[in-house]
Parts: sequence; C-alpha cells; structure tokens
Amino acid sequence: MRPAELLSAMTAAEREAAGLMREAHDILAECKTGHRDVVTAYDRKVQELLIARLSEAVPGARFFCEENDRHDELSAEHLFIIDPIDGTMNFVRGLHHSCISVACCCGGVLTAAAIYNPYADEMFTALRGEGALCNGRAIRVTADPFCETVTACGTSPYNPELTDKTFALLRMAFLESLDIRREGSAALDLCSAAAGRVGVYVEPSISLWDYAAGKLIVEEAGGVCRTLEGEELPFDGRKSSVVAGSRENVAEFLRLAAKL
Ligand code: LIP
Repeated sequence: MRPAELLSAMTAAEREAAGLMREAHDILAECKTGHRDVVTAYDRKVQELLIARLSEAVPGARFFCEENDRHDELSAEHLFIIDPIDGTMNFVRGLHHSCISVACCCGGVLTAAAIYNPYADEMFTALRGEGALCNGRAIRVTADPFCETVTACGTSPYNPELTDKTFALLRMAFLESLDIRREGSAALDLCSAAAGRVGVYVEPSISLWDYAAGKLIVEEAGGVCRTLEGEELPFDGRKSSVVAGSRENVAEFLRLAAKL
C-alpha cells in the first residue's frame, strides 16, 4: 500500500473517531498507574474505532497502542502506533486541547503521521520525504533564535521522581526564552514546534505513542527530535525524554540544559 493511501486511511479514521470526543459527556476518569495517569471509556472507544477502520483499510495491519496493552511487533510490515486521546487529563477536565495521534511504520521505518485536534479542527500530517502539513498547508520549524521564541513544555506528571529536574529545565526555559507553555498534549506540542509556533518542545519522559507521529511531523518540517542527552529517540517501546524544534534551537536548549 502506498504511503499516501496509508495516510488517507489514517486521517479518515481520525476524523470519524473525533466525533466520539466531541459527543463525549459524563466523562469518568479511571486511574491507571496513579491518580494523574488516567484513562476514560472514550480513550478505549476511539482506539477500538481506529483499529477497526485501519484493519479494514490495511489487511494484516498491526498495532502498538496506549490502551489495553495492545503492543504488537514494532517491525511489522504495517504497524500503527496509536495514542487515541493525547491530553487525556485535558479531555477529562474539559480543557479543549487534546488530539488523536497515529503514526504508521513500514518495516520499522516511520513513514506516515497524522495528528488531529478536533477542537481547533487542525489536521497535522507528514509523509517521509514529502514535508509536513497543517490542513494541507506546508509548515516549517521557526527560524527565530531560542531567545526570541516561546517554549512548550511537558511536566511528566506520571514521573514525580523527575519533578526537580523538570522544573529546573522549565525555569531555564522561562529565563532564556520569551516564556513557557504547558498545554498538556505532547503530540500537539510537537505539532506546535513543527509549525514554528514554539521554538522548542521539551518533556523529560513520555511514551512512544505520545511522540511517534509528532517526531515525523517535526522532522518533515525541517526540525529535529533528540533526547535530553542529545541522542536519537528510541524506537523500541521505551519511554524517552524529548527536545524538539529547529536544529539550532534544540542545540541551544541542550547547551543551556547541560549547564544546570
Ligand atoms: C500525556 C502527554 C503529556 C504528558 C503526560 C501524558 P496522555 O499523554 O500528552 O504531554 O505530560 O504525562 O503522557 O496520557 O494524555 O495520552
């Protein structure tokens, strides 16, 4: 199946699943690993719908998903990495800033990405080697220097052992860039970096389903994604720190972070 056909199936499934988010009511949060790591029946319904539609479109497709421990082999011919609702806490609290994130790997190579924010009606997409788009218009990371941009940050609330390190990084970003933003969705933060809305997105620990699609969108928008140690992000299912943005701004952030 051609990458463009895969992407078309992804975006169609996301737009259909977004209806479940818009119609949501009486949203009940269920705790997973702790009181901040929550899931809802809507996360599971969105994931089930995406799996059903993508299985119809791509016979034999495999899945690596946030919910229900659906973790198929990452090297499959067509593997979809799904975060059904990224920004679940926002979704539960009625803070309309969440998205559906789907990446497609072909034989272990990240090939297509789609992240849909139903509240803003913004569909971010990328195909490897073909650039990144928002609602069909090309997007690029910003050319502005780090000190002249706003920094998007995540607080890794599932990892309280990282809190001191996290807020030291946020303090540095606040002092060295124009300001910080904690908007609550890693996937949308990566899209903001790809669209040049923020200079850097940083978070000390997130999961593969949080960053898989956003990573390709950032790279196809001319940016880079690195760990806080300056390394390539892992693609083996492990959690990772993420620093994303233009090559220059990621390098500047890492230089400043190394001095903490
Ligand atoms: C969330 C991320 C957020 C991060 C949270 C969590 P979820 O994803 O989008 O940036 O800080 O720890 O990982 O759980 O809402 O899909």
